[in-house]
Amino acid sequence: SYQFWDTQPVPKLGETVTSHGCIEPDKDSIREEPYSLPQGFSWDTLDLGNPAVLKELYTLLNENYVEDDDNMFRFDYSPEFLLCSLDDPYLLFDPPREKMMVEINFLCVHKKLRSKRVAPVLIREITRRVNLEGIFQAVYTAGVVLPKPVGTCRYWHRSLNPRKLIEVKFSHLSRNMTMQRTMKLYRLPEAPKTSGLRPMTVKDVPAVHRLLNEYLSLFNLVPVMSPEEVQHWLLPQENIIDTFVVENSDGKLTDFLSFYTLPSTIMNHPVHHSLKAAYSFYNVHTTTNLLDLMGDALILAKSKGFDVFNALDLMENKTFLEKLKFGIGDGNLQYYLYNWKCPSMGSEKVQVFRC
Ligand code: YNC
Ligand code: MG
Repeated sequence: SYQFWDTQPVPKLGETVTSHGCIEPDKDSIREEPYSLPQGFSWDTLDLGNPAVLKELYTLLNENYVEDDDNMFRFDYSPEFLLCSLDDPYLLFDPPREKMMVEINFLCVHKKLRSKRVAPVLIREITRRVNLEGIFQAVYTAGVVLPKPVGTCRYWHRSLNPRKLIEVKFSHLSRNMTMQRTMKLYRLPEAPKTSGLRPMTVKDVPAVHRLLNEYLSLFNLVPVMSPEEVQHWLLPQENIIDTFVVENSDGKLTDFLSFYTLPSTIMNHPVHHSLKAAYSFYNVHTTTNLLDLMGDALILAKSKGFDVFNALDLMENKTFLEKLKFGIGDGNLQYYLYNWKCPSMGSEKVQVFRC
């Protein structure tokens, strides 16, 4: 049983949901006092425009945020990435409905304060504050199983720098394989293949917006992005997000690919301290074959010095993962909605969020 989650407006784990809609109605009176923290702690609303405050948040996450099951790697979100990620609520589309939701991310309790039921206080408090803004739904993802995933996805990893990945034990040498043969297996061409592929610029925002929204309409649970949001989330920013568009000979954009930068700290290794990982973001194809587009994403990531390219098995990704030599990871990423029920769906119907 879930002492905290059983009190929340989410479906039970064993429940089969067949309808769409909120679980509890919007509240018309919302608690005014913040929830109580343990003795000696108080709430503080962060001014991330202050570099010292941003640095403090960065350090908390750098030292205490998500690790792999073997505690060898820990996410190392850069301060610039954090600043860009902590943005406004957005619309989420669960056909046939559009609903304003917030995305909850970066739930983190310092290692010294674990297992003291601080997380439920943080969740209740953020819920109260979001409710005060007139929003009663949220979307979030987590590695753990809670009541109740709307979709379950798996990470896949494509080695770009196999020697380093093996040295830091991110991956291991397969049986009957030498380092030499492994490096040959994962070798990539120097330059992308698709003609007309180039970095996205601000002038491409309207066309990328159109391509994205047309493509997203094929899936069940998707964000509805305005042109401003497309610019915020997809326009290239060094060491945060890369987006490349395909422009045909008539000057029309037909496809784009994107990936974000999220390194991990390598704990306890004498030589290597950081794993440079690219994460597949939105990839939209109308003319270029998705396999070719993603092959180019790997080539670009390799040329930018990434060690590994990660992708979830959502959307159409299953069609290229094995062909492009991705290996399956351990552990799932569960997708959740707060105070919204809808039937659970296969990973191919789930969209990637901005986590
Ligand atoms: C988790 N990841 O089950 P029960 S993902 C939600 N998301 O509750 P305590 C979680 N709930 O089982 P600790 C959770 N992990 O009794 C655990 N829980 O019902 C539940 N790790 O609390 C758990 N970041 O304080 C249990 O546990 C209760 O000290 C136990 O703290 C948990 O950002 C945590 O993985 C995760 O920092 C903070 O372990 C801590 O262990 C930690 O005794 C490393 O908590 C970093 C990490 C999680 C990344 C993420 C998405 C979070 C979504 C939160 C839910 C949002 C709901 C919507 C709110 C807005 C609504 C509106 C409108
Ligand atoms: Mg705790």
